[in-house]
This record gives sequence, C-alpha cells and structure tokens, in this order.
Amino acid sequence: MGLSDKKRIFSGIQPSGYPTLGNYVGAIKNWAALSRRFECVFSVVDMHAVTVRQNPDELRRKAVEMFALLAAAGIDPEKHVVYFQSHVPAHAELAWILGCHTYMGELSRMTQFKDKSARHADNINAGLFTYPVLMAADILLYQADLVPVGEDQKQHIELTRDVAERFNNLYGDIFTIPEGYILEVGARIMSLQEPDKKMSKSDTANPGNVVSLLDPPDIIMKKFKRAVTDSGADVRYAADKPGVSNLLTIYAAMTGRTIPEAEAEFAGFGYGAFKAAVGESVVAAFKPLREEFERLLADQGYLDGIIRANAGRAAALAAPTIARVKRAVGFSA
Ligand code: ATP
Ligand code: LTN
Repeated sequence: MGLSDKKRIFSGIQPSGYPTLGNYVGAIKNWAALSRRFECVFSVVDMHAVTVRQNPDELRRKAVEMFALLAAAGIDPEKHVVYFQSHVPAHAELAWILGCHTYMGELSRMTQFKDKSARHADNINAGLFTYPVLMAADILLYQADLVPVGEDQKQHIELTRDVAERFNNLYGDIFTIPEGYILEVGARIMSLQEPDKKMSKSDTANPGNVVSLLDPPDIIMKKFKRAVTDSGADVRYAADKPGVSNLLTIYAAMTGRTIPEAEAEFAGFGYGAFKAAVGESVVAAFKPLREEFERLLADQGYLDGIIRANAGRAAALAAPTIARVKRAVGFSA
C-alpha cells in the first residue's frame, strides 16, 4: 500500500481497565503507526465494556483515560476520529439489524464468548453472546477497509465479513468487506506469571501477570524480574519456552528489533539479566507516554471539548450507512 492510499482503518478498545502491555503491543502502538499513513476511526467501546459488570463512575472515568492514552500514544484526535461508541446511537441500531442476520450457531462458536462466560459464570448475559454483532456493526458502520487487532479478535473479524457478505447478497452492495490486520510479532502477548494465558486488562486476580501502561517504573521492573521463565538457561524463542519467547517478543516490540536480533543480543545472558533488560526496554518506552497522558488528563477542558466534537464527527461519518441500511431492509424514512 502506498502513501496515497485512502484506505480507512477502524478499531476499538474497551475501557474495561488500564491498557496493558498486551494492548499496547498488539493494538495501540500499531494504531499509532497506521495513523501516520491512513484515515483512522478509533472507538473507545464502552457499550462492549458493559457486557461484564462495571462500576458506572469508574467506567466513565476509564473511558476518558483511555481516550487520553490513545492521544498520548500518538493518535492525534484532531486529525483522526477517536470517539466513544455510546455517543453514536447508530451502533445500537445497526447491531439490531445485523443481529437479525446472524445465526445462533455462528455466535455459539465464538471462543471469546466461551472464555468470558467461563470467567463470569454468574453473569452470562445476552450481550456477552451478541458482542460480536455489535463489533461487526462498529466496523461496517464506518465502511472500514482494514481492522488492526490482536490475534484474539480474528474470529470476530471473520464473522463480520460473513455477515457483511450475507447482507450485501440480500440487499445490494451496502458494506465494504473489511480485512483484519494482525501483526506477525506481538499479536498475542502472554501473562508474565502464566505464559500460556493471554495478558488481559480485566485479569485482576494476579497483578503480577499484567503490566499496565501506567505502572510506575519500579513496579514494571519488579514484575519483569519475577516473570516466569522456563527450564534451561538459554535465551531462545521456541514453542517449549513460552515464558522466554514472550519476553523476547516484548523486547523486540519495544526496541524495533527482530526476534533473531534480540536472541543474538542476549546470547550468554542469564535469565536474571535478560529479564531486567526487557523490563528496562518497557520502562523506557512507557515513560514519555505516561508523561503525556498525565499532561492531557490535567487539561479536562480540552478533553471534554475534543470528545464532544469527535462524537459529532463520528455520527456524521456513520449517518449515510445507517440510512442506507434502514432503507434497504424496508424501514420508512
Ligand atoms: P478484556 O480483558 O477487558 O477482555 P483485553 O485486554 O483483552 O480486554 P480489549 O479491549 O478487548 O483488551 O482489546 C483491545 C485490543 O488489544 C484488541 O485489538 C486486542 O486484540 C488487543 N489485545 C488484547 N490483549 C492482547 C494481548 N495480550 N496481546 C496482543 N494484543 C492484545
Ligand atoms: N472486541 C474487541 C474490541 C472491539 C473492536 C471493535 C475491535 C470492539 N469493536 C471493532 C476492532 C473493531 C476486543 O475485545 N478487543
């Protein structure tokens, strides 16, 4: 794709907690890079977040913090549309219509639903089940060409494409068929203590598992020093070394090295020194981000204004598509 390419990028992130190193490597960092070349629409998906129980005041605060973090990470909310999902009612309208074109069987196969219902066994609500339909609505509403996500969202993108194709076959060419954009390295950062599990911001059971973008340097270093490695002593990327491989992936993402370059750099290192070096690479990358985040948060007036303005910009982008969809399915004007 060349610089003149006018592809539209869409992605979303839940304000369900502080973003983790996993969200940063798998999503945010990549979004910031794409925003230098493409027209981007990024959503703080607060409607998705309420599929699990949230504290209302905290949710409101976390959505603003997520917005500030995206801006701090280099996504300019004046150049691009960065907005809260709940500010644009067309998401809910389109989700209803798409839900009537999605099969129970398709939704039953979604692994995120299975994982989340196991984790929240006391609250397996219908929203958790239809979550991927709302996600499809997010993407299709903006006629996105490319959807940058982590590995865990691949199945939802496939479903979005299937539903969009089904809809287009029934009603004519309404939706752009989107493509997932998944990194080769870093699409799945694992927990530091349990490297067979995805690092997830809603994993509050073991704080040692998750590195938050807002953890102070000493906490980041402590978490890395305690990270689980594997048996053996060599720093090598391999299937039987999930802990070391995860740390190498993190280091490569933070420093822009390839995995073989990172392996070469750590040849002869003991695990203690290796883990400290990975921790330092994360501290260095997060420092400017945290400073900019704090500066932005202190300017509540600016944040309120730009969030309101972007709600209007997003609604205007979504309007023609939702109007066409309503007409197509037979609603009167
Ligand atoms: P939750 O724990 O609330 O489900 P999450 O941490 O999985 O949240 P999301 O808001 O669902 O994060 O995801 C935002 C983006 O971050 C998505 O594109 C997702 O694929 C990506 N992502 C999430 N976790 C990781 C990870 N461990 N490694 C790489 N990418 C990730
Ligand atoms: N389901 C995603 C977040 C999300 C999203 C989207 C990502 C909601 N809507 C649209 C890409 C495009 C998640 O859990 N990470």
